[in-house]
Amino acid sequence: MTCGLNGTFSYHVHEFAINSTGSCESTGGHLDPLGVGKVPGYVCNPITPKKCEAGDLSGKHGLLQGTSYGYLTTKYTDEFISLRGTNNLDNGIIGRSIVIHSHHSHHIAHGVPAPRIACVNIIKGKCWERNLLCNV
Ligand SMILES: [Cu+2]
Repeated sequence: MTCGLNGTFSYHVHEFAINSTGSCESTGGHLDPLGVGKVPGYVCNPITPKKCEAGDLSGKHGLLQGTSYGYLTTKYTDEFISLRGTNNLDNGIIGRSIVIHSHHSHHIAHGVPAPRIACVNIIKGKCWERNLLCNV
């Protein structure tokens, strides 16, 4: 059996937090307050991120590149999502989730949604515990 995180992975902010089922399938679709992903033939072009689904992080910033030792890191600034709450901001991501998909060419070639392999809820951090941005 092969372990590790070799390969590439797409990932997105999805609409909802993971519900009590614990399933990544419970997170709905991509965060897309402008509905751009509903247009037939939609493809996110990183050159024009304004026209991408707000939650299409890999579309705007590139796929995650896995490693055999199991770590993934990436760093960028995204101007189209906000760490402010979701109550009054359509593009707020606190209270939603991030879903990582396997990204095999088979799925892309056949228009099959990429399987959801991992997910995590986005919650407000606590500065004193992890030096995360908070009180935003
Ligand atoms: Cu996704």
